[in-house]
Amino acid sequence: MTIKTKTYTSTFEEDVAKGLSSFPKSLSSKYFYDKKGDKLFQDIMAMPTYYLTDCEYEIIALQKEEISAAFQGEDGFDLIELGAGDGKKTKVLLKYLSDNKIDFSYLPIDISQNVLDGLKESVQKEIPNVDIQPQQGTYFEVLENLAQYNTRKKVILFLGSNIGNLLHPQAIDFLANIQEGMNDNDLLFMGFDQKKYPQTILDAYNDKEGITAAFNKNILHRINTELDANFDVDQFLHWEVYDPETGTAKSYLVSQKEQTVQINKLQLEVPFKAWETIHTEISQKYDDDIVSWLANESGLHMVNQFTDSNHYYKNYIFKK
Ligand code: AVJ
Repeated sequence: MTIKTKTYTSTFEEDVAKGLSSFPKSLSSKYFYDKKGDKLFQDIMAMPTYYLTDCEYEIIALQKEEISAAFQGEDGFDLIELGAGDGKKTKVLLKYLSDNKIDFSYLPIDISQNVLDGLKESVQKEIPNVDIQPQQGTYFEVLENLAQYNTRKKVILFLGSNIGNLLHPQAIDFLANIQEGMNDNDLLFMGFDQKKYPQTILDAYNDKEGITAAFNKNILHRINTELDANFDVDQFLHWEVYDPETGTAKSYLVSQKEQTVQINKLQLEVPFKAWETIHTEISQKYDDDIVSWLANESGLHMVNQFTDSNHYYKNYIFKK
């Protein structure tokens, strides 16, 4: 007897096949971000209920002087940003540093050369004196590379509470990887969304307009187009829960009826019972104790913190 095992041509294929063949079913939120997903996330950031972006913007805009003072090094510094996106928040800082003739270079890291080209163009146009040196690659490739030849002080930026998509053990791995690329003088400046009134958190991930629902369901559209599948996306419900004890917000897609989905490219049939779930995302919320614990587990320690007027969100500075 021969057992036919499918060989996958990408980790996306493999992850989808595994996630939808498991119980309970899951799909990774890292696959939300195709062109349409990027656009939907932009729309989410513009929603009044998605307070995270506004809070971090407020922190940077109102405390740029203190933040910049903490960043400064004897020989200037390299400001290295992981996943810069459109750089709206970072530009506030870049402008302040540039206006005050502070010696620094800006090194945004992104997988997408496209994103980097757009960012470089807009920074050069809006803040022409900034020395911008885009670095194409994965975060850790670039950080490892920088750690080898780079001698001046590094300040690593990781904004947006993007770490919240990781479970604590994964977050510790992530931080430990960054820590490895840091020297004693280097800093890590990171955003962490905080625990708060639970309904405020639920509202951020459950807007009435259905933008977050569309963002969550976009992963099914992606599977339909990229893996030749036939998800009836309207038969799935976006569902958000928040556990105030653990601080974990979780997103699900719930099958509203019994149905079977064909994923042709994976030669896979996926049966759903009525009300069966696909877990798609976690958005972890933090407090100082959890953040200190994560940092310490990763060989880092907290040296400073900044918060907004509502105390909804914090940016911390860590050292080795
Ligand atoms: C980009 C991971 C910070 O979890 O808050 C927004 C993504 N998901 N709405 C978050 C997201 C649903 C976002 N992060």
